Amino acid sequence: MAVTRTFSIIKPDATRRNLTGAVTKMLEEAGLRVVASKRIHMTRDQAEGFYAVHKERPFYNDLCDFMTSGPVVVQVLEGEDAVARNRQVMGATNPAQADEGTIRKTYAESIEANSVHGSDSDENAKIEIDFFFSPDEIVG
Ligand code: IDP
Ligand code: MG
Repeated sequence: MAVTRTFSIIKPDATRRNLTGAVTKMLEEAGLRVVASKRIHMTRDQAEGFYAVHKERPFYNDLCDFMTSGPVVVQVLEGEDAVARNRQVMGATNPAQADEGTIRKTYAESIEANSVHGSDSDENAKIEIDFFFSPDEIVG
């Protein structure tokens, strides 16, 4: 299996509860390495651009409100089959459906405030990494 990269966000519900370290520990224990990380307060433009794929969904506006409601930690994660590995440790979008031991089952508050984002394909991982990081910020 090839070593690849994925993009992660620790969302405002998690930073508000001081869970940055706890979430990162679960990512690391899942075999992912944090090769870039920064704490930012997303602008409305950034949130709308990042989630543009969901523009027609009923939750889009609320989601952009939520993602700009407090600080987030954006990260680049590296590991074997990083996208799938991260999706596995994240758990299902709706924490009520997430498996035991996943980040969302352990920490998420709701289907919206679900503690973490993770890319859903290698192609989107590259787009999302480029959205928030310049190459010199990523140190593998
Ligand atoms: P994912 O984060 O598991 O990939 P997506 O379908 O890509 O899930 O949705 C992006 C984000 O939008 C979710 O993580 C969650 O924060 C929010 N979201 C998704 N579905 C709903 C919903 O039905 N109601 C409210 N928020 C939602
Ligand atoms: Mg998604």
